[in-house]
Amino acid sequence: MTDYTLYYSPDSANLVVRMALHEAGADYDARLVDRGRGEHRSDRYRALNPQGLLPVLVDGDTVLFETAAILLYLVDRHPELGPGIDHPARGDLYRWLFYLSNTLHAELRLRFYSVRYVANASGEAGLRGAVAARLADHLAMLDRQIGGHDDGWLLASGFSVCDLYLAACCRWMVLYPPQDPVDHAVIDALPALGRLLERLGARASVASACEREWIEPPYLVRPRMPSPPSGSVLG
Ligand SMILES: N[C@@H](CCC(=O)N[C@@H](CS)C(=O)NCC(=O)O)C(=O)O
Repeated sequence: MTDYTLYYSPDSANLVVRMALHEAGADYDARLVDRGRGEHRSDRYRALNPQGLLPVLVDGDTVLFETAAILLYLVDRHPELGPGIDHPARGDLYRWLFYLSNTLHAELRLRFYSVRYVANASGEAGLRGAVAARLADHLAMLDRQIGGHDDGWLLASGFSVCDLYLAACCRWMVLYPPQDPVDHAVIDALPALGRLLERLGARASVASACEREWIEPPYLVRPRMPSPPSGSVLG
């Protein structure tokens, strides 16, 4: 009997949840949702997440969606993933996790799915450019934050799911959309963030999670696209 079931598509937001599960050494089943065939929009999948988005994590009768909600749920069950409810740094976890979800990840989605946010296709490149400039500001702010902590993680209290979420956002940012990703030079200019990504990329949990999604090294710095057996699983 496994602890959890993770619904995933290679290199989608589920990657963060998978990294956290591997970090915690949790037992889980992974169920592929073929985005290329639109399975995430099926009635069956929408019964789990009515938004039709990945990821979903199921724990017994509890069905969870939204990456940050899932991560918070996991922190509460696996103390190695971040400050628990009674820890003095719990507030820090809340603010950075919500920032990563509501701001950084949400703004990445404007670039990944730019066509959804403009009146006509001619506006897409402009939107992506404007968001890229904002992302550079976000990363510079994060670099200052990380650089202010002796142990080089985003939270002053130490390693947490926030580091995994940030690392995945950095990975996706420089890969997607494939025709117009953010220039990796933006990350190269930020030493504390770069070190965080290097260290996480060398972590066994990150490596094993990436490999389960057909992602080969390097995983986080100058990352490579996933190479699933069927290209159709990417949507
Ligand atoms: N706010 C959501 C965003 C998740 C998300 O963007 N999922 C993407 C994959 S990375 C997805 O399912 N995209 C399909 C779509 O937007 O149609 C979360 O954090 O779970």
